[in-house]
Amino acid sequence: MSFESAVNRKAVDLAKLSVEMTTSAGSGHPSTALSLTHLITVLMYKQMRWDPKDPWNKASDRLVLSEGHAVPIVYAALCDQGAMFIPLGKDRSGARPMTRADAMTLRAIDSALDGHPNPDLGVPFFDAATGSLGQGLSVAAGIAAAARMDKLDRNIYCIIGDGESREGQIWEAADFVVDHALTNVIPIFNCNDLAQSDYVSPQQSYQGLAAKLAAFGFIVRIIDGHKPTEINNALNELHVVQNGQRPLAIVARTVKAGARLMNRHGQARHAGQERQDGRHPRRAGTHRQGSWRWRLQTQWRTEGRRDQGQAAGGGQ
Ligand SMILES: Cc1ncc(C[n+]2csc(CCOP(=O)(O)OP(=O)(O)O)c2C)c(N)n1
Ligand SMILES: [Mg+2]
Repeated sequence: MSFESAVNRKAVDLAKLSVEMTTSAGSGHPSTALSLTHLITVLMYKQMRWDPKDPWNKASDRLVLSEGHAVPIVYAALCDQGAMFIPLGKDRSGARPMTRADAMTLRAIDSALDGHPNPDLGVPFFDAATGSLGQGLSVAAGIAAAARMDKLDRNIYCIIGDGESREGQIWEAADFVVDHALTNVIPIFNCNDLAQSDYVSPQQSYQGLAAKLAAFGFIVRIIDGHKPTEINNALNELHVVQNGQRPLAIVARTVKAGARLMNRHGQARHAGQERQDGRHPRRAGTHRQGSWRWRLQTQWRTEGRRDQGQAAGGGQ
């Protein structure tokens, strides 16, 4: 089986499991989880060096899920790989591989499977409790700086939402990463065009984020976050980047799946209440014609066609 088909197949399995989990919980953020299916699959099955049986290993790569609400897709991958899980009331000595039954307890009051990453409660795969948006890149930068002091060769991947990137702390952390040439931090922006209740502002568009990151001093790669080979190739550039001083940032264009079928709370729209224009939001005319948002969006769409797949800011 080709790499592309293997990732696609696994991504579908993980997507199904994460939707089953949020359905069983009756809450959660299924559409965000679905926008990360391929990115998480390539990261957790191909790129990251980690051991599901030993999440405490000091040498393993780390994932900081800054947009913590997307966690069901990571839980699905942990469950699929039988990663260590600590049931409620136990400590590290009671850790055991996570099962599908554990996954189905997502967000239950007596479950260690929190609605957001929580290393203290159940999931030692994570280093930090995230979910309060804006904090993850600072955490990633701290772990990366510590790894460098300890002479540990580990990469810290950090996934940030496009709406989340409105938070100023993201950009303070970006400054720090560039200032300290922390090429072992890899910020990945999940650009699904949507935040919780509306489209992201033009300032958080994928083009806007790519331009800002390039201006901050990152080497930026814009990719289709649902194309396994594109994701993998971009992450492979890390090896080249790590010989230099400028860190790599990835801007992944993704689809907040189910946007047509779910309301803003992630609940299914009733039959007949789907988006009436029948189009995906990315292609839909989302703003009133002639408005400033509409003008910016139209301009960026034209530019987007020109620069799609190209490096923003150029250079190595
Ligand atoms: C500091 C903070 N403010 C508000 C929220 C509530 N919240 C959870 S998800 C979300 C939307 C974030 O948008 P984005 O990063 O694009 O994630 P997506 O909607 O694509 O899942 C918000 C506002 C939060 N978790 N933390
Ligand atoms: Mg978003």
